[in-house]
Amino acid sequence: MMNYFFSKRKSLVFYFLLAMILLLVGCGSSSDTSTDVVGEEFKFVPEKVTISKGEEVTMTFTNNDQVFHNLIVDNIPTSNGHNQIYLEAEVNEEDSVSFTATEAGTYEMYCDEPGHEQMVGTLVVEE
Ligand SMILES: [Cu+2]
Repeated sequence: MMNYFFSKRKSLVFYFLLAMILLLVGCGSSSDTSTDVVGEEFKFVPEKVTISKGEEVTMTFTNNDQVFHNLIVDNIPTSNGHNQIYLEAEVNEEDSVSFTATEAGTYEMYCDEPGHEQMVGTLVVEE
C-alpha cells in the first residue's frame, strides 16, 4: 500500500501539486504597500503621495493637528468599485483603508471640513 502511494509517478504528481500550491501562496502574500499621510497645521504631509496602478495599498491617515480632519479622494477608479477614498480621524487618532487603484492619473486629495479649503494634496497613480 505504501509502495503504491509513493510510487515514482505518484510522488512526481505530489511534488508538482506542492510546488503549485507554494507558488500560489507566494503570489498571494506579496506586495502590500503602505502609504502614510499625516494631517498637521491644516496640511497633508506629504502633500504628494505616489502609488502604483494595480498594487494593493494600505493608506493610513494620522491626525496630528488640533482639530478633526478627513482625507478624501473622489473619482479614483478602484478594484472594489467604490472609486473613492475616505479617511477621517479625530485629534491624535488614525484611520486606514486598503485599495487597489486601477487607472493611472493624478487625483486631488482634500479635507471637506468647512474652512479647511486650503487642505489639499495630490495622489499620483503611476502606470
Ligand atoms: Cu481638515
